[in-house]
Amino acid sequence: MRLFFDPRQMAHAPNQEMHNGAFVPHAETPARAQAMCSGVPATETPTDHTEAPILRVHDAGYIEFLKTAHARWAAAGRPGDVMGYVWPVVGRRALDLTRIDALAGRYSMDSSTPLTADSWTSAYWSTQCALSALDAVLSGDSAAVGLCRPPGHHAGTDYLGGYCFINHAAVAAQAARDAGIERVAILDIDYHHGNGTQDIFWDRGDVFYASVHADPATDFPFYWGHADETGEGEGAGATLNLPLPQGTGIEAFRAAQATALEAIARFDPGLLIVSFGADTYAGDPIANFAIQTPDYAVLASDIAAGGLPTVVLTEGGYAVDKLGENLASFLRGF
Ligand code: Q9C
Ligand code: ZN
Repeated sequence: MRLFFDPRQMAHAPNQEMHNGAFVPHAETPARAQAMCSGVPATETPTDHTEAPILRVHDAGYIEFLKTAHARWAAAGRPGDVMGYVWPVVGRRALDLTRIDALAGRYSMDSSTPLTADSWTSAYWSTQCALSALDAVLSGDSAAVGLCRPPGHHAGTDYLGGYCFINHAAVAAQAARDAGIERVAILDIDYHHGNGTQDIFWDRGDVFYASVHADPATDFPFYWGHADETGEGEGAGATLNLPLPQGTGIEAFRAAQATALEAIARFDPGLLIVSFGADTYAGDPIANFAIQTPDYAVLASDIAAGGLPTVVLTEGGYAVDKLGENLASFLRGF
């Protein structure tokens, strides 16, 4: 199985984030990338696919913001990393925004995602890993892996959040569509609901989104991921949310994933993209499921049994000392 990673993904190293009402050290560290690489065989440097596939999913104004926000923030005399502190309430107008402080709110959904001078570069190469893994599968490999860090599934068309800037799974899914794959399925098994991915494909019938995650009634991102969110318009029925209670272990998680896999099989996609988060691990410091290291091999072999060409992309996972082992277990199961 080919794996892709670029050292430029390490440059993004935010200082602190807002977590449960207090500033704490940022959980999504460059050490996570090191841990993932240590758990897997040799990686390859991704090919540069340019910004074009990113702009097929993300708003051009938002991408311009990602590239320039830190310089504008610093020029305005703001300290540290860019972080929004005034947000447009849903339905309010956000017109003619010029101050970087306003833009920081306009283009974000939370305050857990500080943007540094290097965030764009790291997110860009993270996306290139996803696109290179897609290339491998499009040219005949049964599966390939993008070691995506920073992660992607919380980022929407025009907003960052949840440690994510570019939605790598969405960019890869759109690129697969553009390469002629008629139907693409995304299976999201990160602890958190992938609100960005859901939003991006909400009204589309050509990309199926299925997610197993912690109930938004108790967990981030709170405003997405309930079982009754199933898509709209042409996308009606092409979103499947399977929220689970805190404390969930392998038995209930595996059963929910089986439900997702059955729905994906009925959708009959030409490609499967897996958003794999190891933050379902029992020892994760910011999450509350009870998956054990060997369980990841079981989950992966259940996925592989479907026989779909598969692109695996990494999302969360914050027990850094166990992240390599958990990823290795998952890939072994494949
Ligand atoms: N306790 C990913 O796993 N902070 N992102 C939550 C509330 C944001 C996680 C704070 C967690 C984002 C990709
Ligand atoms: Zn997560």
